[in-house]
Amino acid sequence: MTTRPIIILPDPKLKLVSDPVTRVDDDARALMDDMLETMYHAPGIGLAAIQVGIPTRIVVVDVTRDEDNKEPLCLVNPEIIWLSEETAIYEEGCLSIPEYYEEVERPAQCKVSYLDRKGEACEIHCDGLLSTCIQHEIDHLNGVLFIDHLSRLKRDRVIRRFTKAQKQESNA
Ligand code: GNR
Ligand code: NI
Repeated sequence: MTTRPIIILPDPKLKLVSDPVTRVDDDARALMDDMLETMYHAPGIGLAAIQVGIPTRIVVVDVTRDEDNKEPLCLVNPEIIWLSEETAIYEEGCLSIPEYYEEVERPAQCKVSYLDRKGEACEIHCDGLLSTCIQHEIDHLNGVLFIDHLSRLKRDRVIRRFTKAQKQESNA
């Protein structure tokens, strides 16, 4: 297991629509393990494969934030099969947009189908932070970032800030 570098805004890869996994094999499981290590190391509560540069529909999540009682979830080809009418607002962040946080309103509950690490079909009913986090991760698989849910003014401001920072980096 190793941590992998996380790609950052404005990396154009973040806009890619990721491809479905055709077989949950050892290679896919090795990627999930690396993603979990990368997520815990960051630290973060979720990570999509595209954030380590791989456009594949794999997500890892752990919203427990408890070092001693980890509850890692690996979701392959996750699909939202139900969203609640009720909404919830959370302050979101993204490891690909470091140190930027903003409130986002999303459906409060969701139901998601996915394949687990063994390739078995599963469903999960999500509420609270888990619901927000899984919706944020599935957005990544479709090339959508949480800033895409903000006003155009706020979004453009963040993109400009990160584009500038990257240019200064490359000139340093
Ligand atoms: O670590 C993360 N925290 C977070 C907080 C609120 C809503 C979503 C998230 S996910 C984020 C990690 C990340 O970028 N996942 O794609
Ligand atoms: Ni993110």
